[in-house]
Amino acid sequence: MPDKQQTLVLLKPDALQRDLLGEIIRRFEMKGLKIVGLKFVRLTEALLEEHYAHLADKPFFASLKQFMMQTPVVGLVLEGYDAVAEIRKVVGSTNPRAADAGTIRADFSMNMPSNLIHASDSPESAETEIKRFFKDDELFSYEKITDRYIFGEGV
Ligand code: IDP
Ligand code: MG
Repeated sequence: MPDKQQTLVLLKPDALQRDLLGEIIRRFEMKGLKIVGLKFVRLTEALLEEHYAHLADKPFFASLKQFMMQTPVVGLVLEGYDAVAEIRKVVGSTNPRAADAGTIRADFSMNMPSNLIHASDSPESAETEIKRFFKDDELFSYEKITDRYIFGEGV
C-alpha cells in the first residue's frame, strides 16, 4: 500500500493578485488530493524567518519576505498517497522557466520569487510546516464518496 501523507501548501500573493487561487486549487482537486485544511494566513517577518530559514543568507531573502507579506496567503493541508512528492510534481521546479510544461509553475508563472506556490519538500518538513501553520482543530478528517475511486479502496 502506498503511504498516505499530508503536506502543507501556501498560495502566494501572486496567486491571489492574479486570480489564480481557484485554478490552482482545482488542479489539486483534479489530482485527487483531499483538502483537510484551508484558511487565509497573514505572514509575519518572524514566521517567514522560520519558514524560509534555509534561505536566510541569500541576497534575495529580504525581498522574498516582503513579497510574501504583500497580501494574505492561502494555507492548505492536502492529503493523498505520497502527497508530498506528488504535489511537488504537480507544482513543478522552483524556477518556473525550468519547470516542466503542464506543471502549475510552468503554465502560469515566469520568474522567482513569484512562482505562485509553496509546497513542503519532504515528509519531515511537511510535519513541521503543518504544525507551523495549522492548529489540530483546523484540520478535518472526513469521508468523500469519491475516496474509493481516488484511493482505490473497495472499488
Ligand atoms: P521551493 O519553493 O521550490 O521549495 P526553495 O528553494 O525552498 O524553493 O525557495 C523558496 C522560495 O524562495 C521559492 O519558491 C521562490 O519563491 C524563492 N526563491 C528561491 N530562489 C530564488 C532566487 O534565486 N531568486 C528569488 N527568489 C527565489
Ligand atoms: Mg522549499
